[in-house]
Amino acid sequence: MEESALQSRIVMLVDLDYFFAQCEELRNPSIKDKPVVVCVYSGRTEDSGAVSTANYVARAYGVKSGMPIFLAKKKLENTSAVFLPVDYEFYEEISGKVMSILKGFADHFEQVGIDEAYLDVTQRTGGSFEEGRKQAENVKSGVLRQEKLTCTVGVGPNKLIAKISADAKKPDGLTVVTPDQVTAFLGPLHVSRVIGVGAKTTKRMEALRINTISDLSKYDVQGLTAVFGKTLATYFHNASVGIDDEPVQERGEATSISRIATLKHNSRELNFITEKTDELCREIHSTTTKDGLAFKTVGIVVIATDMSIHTRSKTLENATHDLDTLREIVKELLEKFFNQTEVEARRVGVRISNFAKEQKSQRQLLTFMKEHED
Ligand code: TTP
Ligand code: MG
Repeated sequence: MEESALQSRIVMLVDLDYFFAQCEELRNPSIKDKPVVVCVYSGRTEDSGAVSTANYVARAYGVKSGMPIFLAKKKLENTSAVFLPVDYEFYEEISGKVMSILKGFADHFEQVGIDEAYLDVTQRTGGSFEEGRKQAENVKSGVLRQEKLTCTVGVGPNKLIAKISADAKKPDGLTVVTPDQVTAFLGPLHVSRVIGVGAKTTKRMEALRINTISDLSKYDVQGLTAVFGKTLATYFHNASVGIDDEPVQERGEATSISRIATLKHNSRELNFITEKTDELCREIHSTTTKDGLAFKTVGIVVIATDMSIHTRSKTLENATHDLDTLREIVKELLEKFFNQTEVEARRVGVRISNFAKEQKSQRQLLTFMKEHED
């Protein structure tokens, strides 16, 4: 079947359940029924550090990723809880095996992190969501049979819906959201469920009385633009109505390198700002030298005092790896930007990309947003 003849794409998000803890259960099945907490010990005192993840037995006691270890111990007092240090190498090895199984189920495959991957299954399902559900069941039983691991799968018409639907039911879940269910599915959910809306953005939205995704979809786009800038406002609006065109694509080697920093004080003064961006350029350049990379596109990001995000970029005719060229283009982009706008900068960033293939602009946006949220 030709892709153009299909009504909708079918995208799956596969997320392994309580991954690090499930790996630990795998090599020691006797702990399976106990609370299992995988920890990153900082080494300062015996219990200092944070919880990396916990199995669902431990989660029932309120243990969560990121929680201080002493607090998890308190919550699990008088239980037979098992606390273990992270063993990334072991998890990576298992992840590799699972990912190669998942690849076999996809027309296009994209791993996003150690325990998650997107699978575009449009072609092999002929665009049928019923068939999509069957494939998702096959993925789950295949991973369980071959690697003895459970996972949660979300199926939707794009990556955004696939991801949000996977979050709907965990662990060992399967949620399918067809195009005509998208509005009803998204509407009642809290805005923080939109990918890229972190704690800070959530607060700013709540201040606008945007609580649910339905509220977001009804909010005037111009009003959103005034607060978040045009690029983000457009992204948020599209997301709220379930639109997402980002393709599922294999991530090769790094497709872009970026650095972002907060200025000592808010400014529009070019010399002061380029002092900072020169530093960022040097850092980026040292990475490219290490990796032997030449780049064609140079971008800047300016986060304004009102937290709006602005980006500009320039693509060269020929790839370069020259530091002075990088610094000059950044300066030129900044100069032009500040001439065209009234913006006062709070944070500035530099990005290089286009090493081999064109980078999708939305991915850049989401990466910037992540850095922005941190
Ligand atoms: P997640 O998929 O977010 O979490 P999870 O697999 O543990 O649980 P879920 O069943 O909800 O999918 O993250 C994957 C792994 O990344 C997780 O097993 C441990 C690690 N991780 C951390 O080290 N710190 C964190 O704050 C989070 C969220 C994850
Ligand atoms: Mg997971």
